[in-house]
Amino acid sequence: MGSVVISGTGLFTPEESISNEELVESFNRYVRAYNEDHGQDIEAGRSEPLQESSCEFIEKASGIKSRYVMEKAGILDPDRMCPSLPERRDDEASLQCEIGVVAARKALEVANRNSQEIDAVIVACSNLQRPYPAIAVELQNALGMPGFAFDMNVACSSATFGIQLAADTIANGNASAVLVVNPEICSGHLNFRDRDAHFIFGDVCTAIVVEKADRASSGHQFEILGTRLQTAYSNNIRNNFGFLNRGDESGIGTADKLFVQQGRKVFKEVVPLVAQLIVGHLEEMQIPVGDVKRMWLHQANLSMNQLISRRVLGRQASDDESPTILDEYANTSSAGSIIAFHKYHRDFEPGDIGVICSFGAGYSVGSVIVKRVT
Ligand code: CO8
Repeated sequence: MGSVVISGTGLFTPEESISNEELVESFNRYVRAYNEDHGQDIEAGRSEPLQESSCEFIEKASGIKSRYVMEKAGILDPDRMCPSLPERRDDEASLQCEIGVVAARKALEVANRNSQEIDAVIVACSNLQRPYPAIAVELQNALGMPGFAFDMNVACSSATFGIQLAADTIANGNASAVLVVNPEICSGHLNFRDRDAHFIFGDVCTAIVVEKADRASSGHQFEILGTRLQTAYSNNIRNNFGFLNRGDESGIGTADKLFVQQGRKVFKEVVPLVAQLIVGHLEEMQIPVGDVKRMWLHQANLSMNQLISRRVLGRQASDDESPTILDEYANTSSAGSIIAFHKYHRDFEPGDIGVICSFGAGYSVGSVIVKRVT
């Protein structure tokens, strides 16, 4: 796959941000109101009181300090606890298309490409706001791009799976430049009333230009030396929202139609999966671990990333070797590792090697080994 490069990345960050303090204050107001409303049942032992959340727990357990969101007031309103995102007319841009356009334009600028020079668009993310027409086709139209476009979803691994697909499409001669876009509006499917998960996610959009090396003209080219993907079925991260829901009215609106996870099990099971995949991929490519300057890991949990990098390197990684963005952005699903790459690659010299790695629901894991060329 030596002839394919990542030639540009772009990032859209929402204007509004929520600190742990703001989130916990709103959550605890909801808890107190709930416990008051259900006081008699709780006293009589007929139901359990809800437990308050805490900033100390959130930061210690996850490393998250804040998150960007598309709409803040609705999330922080204890009577609502979900973003206010009014529906748009069919002749208006969808929200995912709108933020995709911003991230894509930035990536194209870095790649030194105009829209006409892109042959294919892949929108790869965890949650798509409608089944059809594909958001990718809408985005392709909004940017005036020729060729073809489609959506795909591999949860938090969508971006690395999308990069492999883009690289393969180019290597097979079916396109010469592919735009991969990750519009992650996680707040739309996060249960802000769930103490175990209400702090985990944030909203953002990333975009990546992948193209044939011999036509690339960007000053930020990273050759894709190889990609490796793996999936292993698990119910520990699940969302039962779907088009068949209306076939059973009793389930509509229940908590399993939003993000649900067994966080501790995910932590224990995914860490070895990821470490083995990265180590195996490097071995297969005959790249000594010592030659890896940086790992841009999926951003779900700080301790998880520290453990993964320790297992790969055989020692604790420095912040420089495994940069963190989840403190500011929280888990932005598939966009996390791409934000880390976007923010922390400019110090790479030609020849320097790094690994972009994502992991999440499915389970799914993706590794993309890159080398700076210009
Ligand atoms: N405040 C205070 N205490 C709390 C809170 C809270 N908010 N939440 C839980 N606790 C308590 C628990 O009740 C428990 O108490 P006790 O010991 O008395 O039972 C204690 O704290 C410990 O709870 P946990 O065992 O749950 O805590 P952990 O240390 O395991 O930390 C984490 C929880 C942070 C969730 C951690 O397990 C984790 O990060 N795991 C990895 C998860 C992960 O990587 N998930 C990937 C998900 S992303 C993905 O793939 C899908 C993307 C789809 C996008 C969807 C958009 C919405």
